[in-house]
Amino acid sequence: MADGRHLYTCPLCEAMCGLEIEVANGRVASIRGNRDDEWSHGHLCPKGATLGAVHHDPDRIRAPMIKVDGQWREVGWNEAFRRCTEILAPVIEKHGIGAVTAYVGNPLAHSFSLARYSGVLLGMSGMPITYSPGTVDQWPKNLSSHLMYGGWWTFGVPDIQRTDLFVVMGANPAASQGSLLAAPDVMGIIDGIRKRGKVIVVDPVRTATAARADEWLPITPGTDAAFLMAVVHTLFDEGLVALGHVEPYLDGLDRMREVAAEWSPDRVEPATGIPAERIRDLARELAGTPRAVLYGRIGLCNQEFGSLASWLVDVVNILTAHFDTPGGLMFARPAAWSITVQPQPGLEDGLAQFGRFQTRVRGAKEVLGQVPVSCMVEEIATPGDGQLKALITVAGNPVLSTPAGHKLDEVLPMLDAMISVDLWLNETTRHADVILPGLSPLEQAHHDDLILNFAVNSIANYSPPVFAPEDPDRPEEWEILIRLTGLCTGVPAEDVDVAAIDDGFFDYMAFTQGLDGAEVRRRYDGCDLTGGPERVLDLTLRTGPFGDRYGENPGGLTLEKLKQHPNGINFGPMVPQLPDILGTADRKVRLAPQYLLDDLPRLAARLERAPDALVLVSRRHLRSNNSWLHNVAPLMKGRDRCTLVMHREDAANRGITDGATVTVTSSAGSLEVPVELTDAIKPGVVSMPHGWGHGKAGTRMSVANGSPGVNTNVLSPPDFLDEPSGNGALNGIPVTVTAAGA
Ligand SMILES: Nc1nc2c(c(=O)[nH]1)N[C@H]1C(S)=C(S)[C@@H](COP(=O)(O)OP(=O)(O)OC[C@H]3O[C@@H](n4cnc5c(=O)[nH]c(N)nc54)[C@H](O)[C@@H]3O)O[C@H]1N2
Ligand SMILES: Nc1nc2c(c(=O)[nH]1)N[C@H]1C(S)=C(S)[C@@H](COP(=O)(O)OP(=O)(O)OC[C@H]3O[C@@H](n4cnc5c(=O)[nH]c(N)nc54)[C@H](O)[C@@H]3O)O[C@H]1N2
Ligand code: SF4
Ligand SMILES: [Mo]
Repeated sequence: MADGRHLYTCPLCEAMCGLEIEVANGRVASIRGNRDDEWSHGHLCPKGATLGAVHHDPDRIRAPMIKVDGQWREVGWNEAFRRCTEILAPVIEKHGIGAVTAYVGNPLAHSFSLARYSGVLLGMSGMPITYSPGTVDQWPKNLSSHLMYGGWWTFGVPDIQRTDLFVVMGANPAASQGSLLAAPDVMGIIDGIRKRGKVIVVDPVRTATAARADEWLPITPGTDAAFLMAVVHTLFDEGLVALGHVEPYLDGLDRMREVAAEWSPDRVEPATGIPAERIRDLARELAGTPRAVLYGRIGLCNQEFGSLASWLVDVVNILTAHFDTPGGLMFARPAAWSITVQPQPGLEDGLAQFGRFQTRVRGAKEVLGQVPVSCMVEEIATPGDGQLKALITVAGNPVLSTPAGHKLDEVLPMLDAMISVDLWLNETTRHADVILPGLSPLEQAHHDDLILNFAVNSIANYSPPVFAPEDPDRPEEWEILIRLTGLCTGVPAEDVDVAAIDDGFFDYMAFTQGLDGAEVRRRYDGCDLTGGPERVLDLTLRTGPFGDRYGENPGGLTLEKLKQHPNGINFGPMVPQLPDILGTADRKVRLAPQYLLDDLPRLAARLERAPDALVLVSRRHLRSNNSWLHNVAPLMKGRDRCTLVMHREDAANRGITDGATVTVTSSAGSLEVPVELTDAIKPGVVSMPHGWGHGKAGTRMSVANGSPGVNTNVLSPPDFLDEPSGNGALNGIPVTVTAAGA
């Protein structure tokens, strides 16, 4: 019986708050922050407190569903898997696996099970091209990290607990709670920095983070790379460059100096909107503060010059000796390693070997194995050899989250087969032929995954499930994913030997650590960990930096030991890791990768471009999580959040009044939305949140559909990209805004 007190780590965002969940009469009675949690010490936000509502949501899918003649029917698991075989096998037989793709979404990043076993699906199914929100999120950072450090997930993390000057660009942790920056109570930490030092926010919007900072620098969207080049210019120009212990590991310093010479602050002032003297001062402040760090996030990635901006954030930290040192940009040391740290075959040395394949219709080049997610639409819609005929979605809602998602909505019915592993019947999954639901978050054990690579402390915490599954025979998501993997390789889903594939995966994971998987597996004979994600978690903990290495390091970490620490274990702050962290062949940091330098002429052309009258950027809200928490009634209270935020002057110039409905038009499309006027945004910039546009026929989202909002990605042009990475530029989109009906 679940009644009583449970400790559980919130799986919703990077803050990874430890929760204390009280269950009475089989229902969640209350959720509080767990003050004894070794990481979060009691912090929580309104979302974590509503996990009970997520679990008890009557709309949540609890049994598999198949669609026959347009009608949904709940079926048993065997029948559901048989149906998957019936629809997918003929596609593969007729068109080959090249006609099949998958889209795997954001919740993967938080789940040790979903992340790793989606890796099995993507890695072993043979699907040549798969999609994810990676290319509308952090792909520029993957690219710059691969090129600089030889590790596509080797991301620098700002050590905010120990810094005295924090410069935030294109992030709003007051809403997001930190991104590629996992920290407990990030705004509390920011308040602490202000007490001992200074916080500066560079953002076109005076966000809640900017309002709480010492200074707000309103920048023109998409010009951060030019701004940062000017900071680098000043560092060289004024002799402020200091390298510290990085010097022996640095390659490309002279090249960087040469390149930056052309980027004076005066040159970039008109385009960026930041006074040249302020740029020079920022360089001086960064260089003159022993513990300082510059941090850039999604506003710097999801933009026209995302790769250059992501790269230059690291360059500035390196040139001011705020790199791999306490208080600066450091590298995390997760207790359990994530599958993403495995290098891609052929890409180990950090060279720019991209374009190994191109998309069929648009000819978009592959970068680090991904192509722009917006290509999916044309690959489904365009007839011919290689046309996509089947799609598997795992925890994703691309109809709302990807550029021109409304077009995807139109073309998904063209597929011969669509299978969704998801918990809701939403804008995307309504097009599926089969929906295979996983367990609710509270029915699953939890340990984070990818996010631990961005955590300011090395932490480990294991949460056992709060509730037993309602149906004890339900397969968990990892098993569903293995069956779909087998199906892609020609075995009927219902007949797949789950244990054999799971063992094979385990052996591969062990092999990457220099271990013989079969031998290691024998150690688990006769204990509980006979397979599945917990056995893999045990492996990744034991072979991680604090692990017992199966006895080599007695007293080291194991899953069993972790389970004895319900408040988690905190192994402390980040530590310097150069040169061990580097995956480049020569063990050097490449400061000035040629592939990125090649993009500078495009940036230079941007400086000459006539300014846009109005551009659109994205924003987040604390009480939502991308597209999928809008069905949680307690989070939907209060005023409408799906609005266009606009500066009063811009509105007055267009005869627009507060609260009016306006028409917003870009080269991609047009929508109507209520406007919210403010002074807290740079004139010439408007903002909208993403993840809205509910209320579609055939969805089962009773709360969300009551306040549907509109899908901002109708306005995102699929070909507006950061060219080096193929990442979508969802910020800085030229738009016009008029009073609706005008
Ligand atoms: N509550 C909540 N938390 C979330 C999410 C959520 O939806 N809701 N989503 C999660 C996910 S998937 C992610 S990736 C993270 C993202 O986390 P953050 O990166 O913190 O994302 P945002 O809050 O959208 O903040 C991005 C900021 O970039 C600014 N910006 C836009 N364009 C530019 C530009 O050209 N230059 C500069 N300098 N700034 C610009 C925007 O005005 C905005 O303030 O949040 C995660 N956490
Ligand atoms: N304009 C604009 N667009 C954006 C962004 C932006 O800033 N601006 N941000 C982009 C970013 S950073 C991201 S990460 C993407 C997000 O893009 P997606 O990942 O496509 O979208 P989510 O809304 O996170 O969808 C999560 C899906 O997972 C399901 N789900 C939730 N929990 C579970 C679970 O435990 N198991 C399974 N199987 N399913 C589950 C939900 O029902 C939902 O269908 O959006 C991107 N789109
Ligand atoms: S900040 Fe909120 S959503 Fe994020 S982990 Fe904590 S409680 Fe969950
Ligand atoms: Mo994201």
